[in-house]
Amino acid sequence: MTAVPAATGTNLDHLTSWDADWSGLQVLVTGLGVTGFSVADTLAELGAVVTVVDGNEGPENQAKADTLRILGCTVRLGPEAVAGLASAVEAPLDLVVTSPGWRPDQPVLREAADLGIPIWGDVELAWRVRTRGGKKTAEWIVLTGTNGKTTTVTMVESMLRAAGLEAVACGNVGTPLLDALRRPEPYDVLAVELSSFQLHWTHHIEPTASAVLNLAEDHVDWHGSFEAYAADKAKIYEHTRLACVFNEQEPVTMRMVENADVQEGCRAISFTTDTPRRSMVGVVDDLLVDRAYIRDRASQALELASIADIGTLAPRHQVANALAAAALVRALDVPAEAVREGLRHYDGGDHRLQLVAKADDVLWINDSKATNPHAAAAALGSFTSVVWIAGGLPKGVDYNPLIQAHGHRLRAVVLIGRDSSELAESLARHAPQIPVESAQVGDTEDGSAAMESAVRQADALTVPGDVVLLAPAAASMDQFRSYAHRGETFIDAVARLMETKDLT
Ligand code: UMA
Repeated sequence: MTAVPAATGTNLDHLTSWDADWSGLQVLVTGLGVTGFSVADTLAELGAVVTVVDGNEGPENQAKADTLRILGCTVRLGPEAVAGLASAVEAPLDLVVTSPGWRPDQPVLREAADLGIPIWGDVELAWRVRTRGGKKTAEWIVLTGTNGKTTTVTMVESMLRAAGLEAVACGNVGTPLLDALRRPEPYDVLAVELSSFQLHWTHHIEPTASAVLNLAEDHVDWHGSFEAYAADKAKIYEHTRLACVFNEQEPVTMRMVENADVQEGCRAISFTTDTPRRSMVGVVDDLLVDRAYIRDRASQALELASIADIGTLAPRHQVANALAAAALVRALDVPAEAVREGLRHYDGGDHRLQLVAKADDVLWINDSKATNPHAAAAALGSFTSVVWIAGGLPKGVDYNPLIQAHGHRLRAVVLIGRDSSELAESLARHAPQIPVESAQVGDTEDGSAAMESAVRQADALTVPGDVVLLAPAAASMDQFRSYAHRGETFIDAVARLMETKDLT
């Protein structure tokens, strides 16, 4: 294969339903992770001519490739397959559908874009196939944000279910949107978590309600700049039907709503952890209240739930997530009782402010999900005296604002990660009085050895009343398989430490 395939120039405007004629469409699917598999499987069923490429030729991908070949797809694996468009595919292309993790400057995608070949993500494809043979079509509640997405989308799911609706949290939270959409018995509502990557490759959706929870620096390396990252997040509000939900305490999210082209009659609703004004949900005393969706909102507020319904650890950012979820589901007339029930039954999951152990009046907290400074700020802000285990892959972000804002909470820091020098520099600049140690294993790739050492060093630095907090403010992949693996490694190391304490 040498000649670079051309764009066919086929008009794709008519492809707006499962029942449209997708047959013979020449599509390249980039990526064979959970997204790519769901995309290829869908397109094969629609009758498209599908080629899938992935740079990883490991056993898991080989097994998936075998399945897709049975469905009629062509699959190419390995570095050569993704080196450029000419090595990925031979025929002229109508369309590329990419997985979210693929950067726009990846050679296959860059060449496709240069040739004018349309590039969609799985969300765009899902929107286009959402109607099928007269079946009911699910409402889409969509949300994004730098942090709290997974918590909030899970709360949305829980509230919708408490209201008796068939609903599922899907998208970036883990279940690919197309898998949720293709369930034989359609859902009433899809609660869709969208990452900035997915939004980048989404061109037109019309959600029932949408939200940007917050915005801070993240994924700058993927998007090229903070401005590009923010612009992709803002796309979520476009064409919203009923409610654009924004964060009253982050004006940037309000400006995104103001600049969005929404549908006639769509309302702007905000959430605040302070007292709400009209068209807001917020907090009065220890209650979550609605002044947005009730008829007499000029003078009244409706009690939705109490802060205690959120859980025993309900720091401010968690209250904000609950309010955002409530604001989204109330757009679908979900009653107050279901908001409360949804919060009570919501399962917070692991690796977010997860209490791991308590000994000698010291709490050990796992917040491995804090993969960026903004998330780490939320975790640090929940405590007053912290021995902080942090560091990892930094993703090109600036640590200075985090240390400036929260340096006073730190008793000491233990650094993990192969190269946490940027974080160390910020600490030296803005919190020079704080002892900073590195996990005593050097720049090893062995995460468990580094974590074992970090936990023991942290233990030696604590005094009664402290919290040892794993909230790394960085991605995990330099030493661990994922943030979950990092969190589990921490939990294991703390458990071993606790055993030694029992012996003394
Ligand atoms: N690949 C290449 N070349 C590349 C990049 C990737 O060949 O340049 C291949 C990999 O070998 C792999 C596949 O592409 O086989 C992976 O594709 P992917 O990274 O898009 O991952 P998926 O498995 O499809 O999972 C994606 C999301 N991953 C990312 O956005 C990185 C999942 O979010 C999401 O749950 C899933 O789709 C379903 O929607 C994860 C995530 O880390 C949890 N998200 C980021 C975050 O939350 O911060 C955005």
